[in-house]
Amino acid sequence: MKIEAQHLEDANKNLLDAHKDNFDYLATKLTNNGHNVEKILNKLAEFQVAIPSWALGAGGTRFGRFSFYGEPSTLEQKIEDVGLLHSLTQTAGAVSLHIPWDVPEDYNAVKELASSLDIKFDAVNSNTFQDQKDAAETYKYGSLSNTSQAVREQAIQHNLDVINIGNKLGSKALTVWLADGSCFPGQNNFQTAFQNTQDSLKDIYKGLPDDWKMLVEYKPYEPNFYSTVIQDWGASLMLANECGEKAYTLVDLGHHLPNSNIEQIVSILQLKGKLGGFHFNDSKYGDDDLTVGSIKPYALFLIFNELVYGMENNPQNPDLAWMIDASHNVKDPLEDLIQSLEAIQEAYAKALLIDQDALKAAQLNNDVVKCQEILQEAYRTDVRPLLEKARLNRGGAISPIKAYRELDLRNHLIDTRGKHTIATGL
Ligand code: PSV
Ligand code: MN
Repeated sequence: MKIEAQHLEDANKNLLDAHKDNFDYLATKLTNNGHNVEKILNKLAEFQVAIPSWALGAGGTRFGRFSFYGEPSTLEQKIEDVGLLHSLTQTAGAVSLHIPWDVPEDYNAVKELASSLDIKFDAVNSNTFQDQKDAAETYKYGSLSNTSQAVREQAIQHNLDVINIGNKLGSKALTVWLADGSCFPGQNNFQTAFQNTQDSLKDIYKGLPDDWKMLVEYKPYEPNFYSTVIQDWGASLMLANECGEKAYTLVDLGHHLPNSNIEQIVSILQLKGKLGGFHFNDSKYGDDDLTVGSIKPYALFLIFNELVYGMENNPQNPDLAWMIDASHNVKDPLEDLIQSLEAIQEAYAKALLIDQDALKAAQLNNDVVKCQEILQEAYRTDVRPLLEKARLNRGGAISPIKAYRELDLRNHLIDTRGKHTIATGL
């Protein structure tokens, strides 16, 4: 199903007056404080976040999985779902595919569908954390790090195949996340596992087209519980540096041990020109994959403060690949993704309000109180009217969640796809 302009006009009608009042009030206040509201609106409109193909169905845990009905069961249907999100929010203009869950059957048809919905193909993800049907080798004891050359070769070839698939669709990046590690002390030789991984990544890197990036994702634990080969940003950065200038570190917010200072990690990677991509989600305990901003919105804001600073001051760092990486166990995935997109835009908008010159001056004066006041002045501003305006300017919904519900989209999806469809993914 496609959302028509008339649908959105109808959904926006009752909200328009209140939106105008709220926007005018905020815009006047911000302008009086020296902000360029037009510029902020343009930045918000430009900030597009990729939707992971595997987040459009119900996520499960090892204890069970509860369907939402009407889930997309083909790649085309997944792209249609991203199209719905993009029509409503105007900020979800890309999809990130995971191979082999999303191998296209008809490349031209898939490309045409995506382009008709204004959707681009973001980074493609390889999967060497699951064994594939009829595969010669098993990844039970690792993939790129495995002690067996045959296993490593199979995993390298898979990554090259993923690049090839992404290339045909117009993707420009490969994201490698390895589950490799060990569950028990003594199971692995750390140095051998790291060296094998490095050599394997270098082989993959050789197959990377000139205008591509390789994004190396890290994660401290799970599915391995004693050690993970690429456990943190240091390991990822070392590997990226070994591979070459097209290789970067990818930060997934859920891939840190509790209380890690993620904003500092992000900041230093940008200084070194090595931050390549971002997976947004939120967590309380570990890699919980919860809705962005649902648990630690202030931490998200502080991360965006560093990202905005980096985007302004670190030309050595390339444009980032922004993506949500979440799982939806109890909410409708599309509603959850709308909430995440909104939280990302909100944190970004607030970070854009930080008076960077005043902050620099206060830092130079060691005026600690002033520094905190400057950050919190921005954080406490209710920026939602700016988000609404940015969406409205591009033909989106003032309230995407409300429009999604009023248009009864989940029931439309159930009517066309049936109840018991299951999306590929985790
Ligand atoms: C691993 O937890 C991860 O964050 C990686 O990005 C994977 O590609 C994705 O989730 C799906 O498993
Ligand atoms: Mn991730």
